[in-house]
Amino acid sequence: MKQTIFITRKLPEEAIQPLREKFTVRMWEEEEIEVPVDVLKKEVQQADALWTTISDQITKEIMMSAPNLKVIANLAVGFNNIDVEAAKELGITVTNTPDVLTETTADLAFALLLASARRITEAERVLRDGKWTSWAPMQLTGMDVFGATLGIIGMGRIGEAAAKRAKGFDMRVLYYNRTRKLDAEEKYGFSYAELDSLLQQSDFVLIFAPLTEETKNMIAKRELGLMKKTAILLNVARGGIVNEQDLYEALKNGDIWGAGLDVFETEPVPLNHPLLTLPNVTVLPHIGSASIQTRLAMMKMNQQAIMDVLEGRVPRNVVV
Ligand code: 8YV
Repeated sequence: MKQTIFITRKLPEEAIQPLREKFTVRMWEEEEIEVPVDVLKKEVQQADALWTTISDQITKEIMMSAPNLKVIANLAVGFNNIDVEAAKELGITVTNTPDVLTETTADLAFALLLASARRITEAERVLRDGKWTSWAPMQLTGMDVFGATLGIIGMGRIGEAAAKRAKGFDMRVLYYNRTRKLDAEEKYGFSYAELDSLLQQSDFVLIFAPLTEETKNMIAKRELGLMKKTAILLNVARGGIVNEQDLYEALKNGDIWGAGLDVFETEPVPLNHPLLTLPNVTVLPHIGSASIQTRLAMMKMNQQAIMDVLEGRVPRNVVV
């Protein structure tokens, strides 16, 4: 009997064709609704492989309902949606999709930085809403990016790719990371700073850290209070790293100048979220890696990982 794969998102046919040739592929086809937990639980009962992504919570309970499950392939570099400890305990391989999304995510981080600094989305709304009635010298004025200080929290692959882009804007780059990156410091000329010092000095604070017990709520009231009143906070990593209630207060009270968010604590973000009522926040629906080329490359990686495990090979990007 063929082995079974359950995929939690509707994928382009080209991404699954090679899997269909060898395995039974079952897929959640609804594009507007996320797969409900009871459906997921039922599907995994028969599954040998599970193809997931960031907003699917793959708990121990889900894994326990999947007696044949050998691999969970996450279509993302982050894997905080998966209980990896439980996977390890149950002998299930977990894989992710690093590297192929590094440059694209750094591009998006810069797009969000520029959009937030220069009020791009707000400006477009002004024009489309018919509010561009005359040219006013201080209308829609933002913050200069060139020559500013950029503080990067989390200097991994994507942080480094963003730091390289910052050089083109003549920015001074500071970073905070669990470990020092001495080679990169020398190669690209950026400097290490402790978190508080980075927050105090930076005009733009860009978060790339993974969501872990350590980074959860890392940026809250105290940290926002250390930032310059003219500073902009940008998060393209995970919503839980920033305390959203505290961020809302800081933006509303003018403790910081603006924010750009590609990620939220709950995704998709509810439309009545207080942050969405503020004009000084640029928001995006978690599109860090969303270029056609990158998403297809991520899918190829997931496809290969599943094929490797089901055919008895060790896959390339093993998390546990
Ligand atoms: C996701 C991401 O891959 O890779 C990550 O960790 O957050 C994104 O690039 C994307 O949103 C699809 O899951």
